[in-house]
Amino acid sequence: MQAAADRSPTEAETRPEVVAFVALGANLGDATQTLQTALAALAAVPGVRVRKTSSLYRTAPIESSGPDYLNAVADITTTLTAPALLDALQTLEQAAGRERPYRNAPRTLDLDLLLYGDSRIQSLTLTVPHPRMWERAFVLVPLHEIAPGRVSREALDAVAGQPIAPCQPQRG
Ligand code: A4P
Ligand code: MG
Repeated sequence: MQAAADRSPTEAETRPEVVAFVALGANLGDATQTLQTALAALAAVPGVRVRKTSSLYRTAPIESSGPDYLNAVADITTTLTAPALLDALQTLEQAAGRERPYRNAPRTLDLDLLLYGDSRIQSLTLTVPHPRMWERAFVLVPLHEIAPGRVSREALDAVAGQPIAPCQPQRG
């Protein structure tokens, strides 16, 4: 591989870093392992730096079915554009065997882009901020854990009826 000093920087390397938040969810297979693998894979994406990750939370399916979900949120910085970041997230979903038989089907891995700097994006393939994030405890509780300034007390109160519990770290 060429040393960084010997070549021109790629476009991703020259763009300014943007703070973004990514939601992770899984309710099929070994969800704990899948989320840990996904976080490591996200950190390995060129142009992405994972700064902080929330606890894993066990959550009841909302407008979905199947077993309980595990959910988490990651705070990243990235030099990727938002569409390029979405592409990278979808590649990681595919690597985890994601299938989409119907809307809100149980899934091995879902990676959603919640926030990308202060950007407001509305395209055919990408809406940021994520349009349903403010309705969901499985997003707001982990986001509040790692970025309390981003989620108000009122926003948390609005989803307080949705079952969610932090997972205990495994002992032994
Ligand atoms: N898309 C548009 N904007 C975005 C964005 N900000 N981030 C498009 C990610 N994708 C975005 O997504 C469908 C299309 O949305 C993508 O092709 C992309 O171009 P998908 O991942 O194929 O389908 P999905 O996951 O069913 O849709 P989405 O929008 O992620 O679903 P929701 O509304 O987030 O709900 N209950 C619990 N307890 N925990 C969960 O994690 N997740 C869902 C999914 C429902 N219930 C849940 C959970
Ligand atoms: Mg999704």
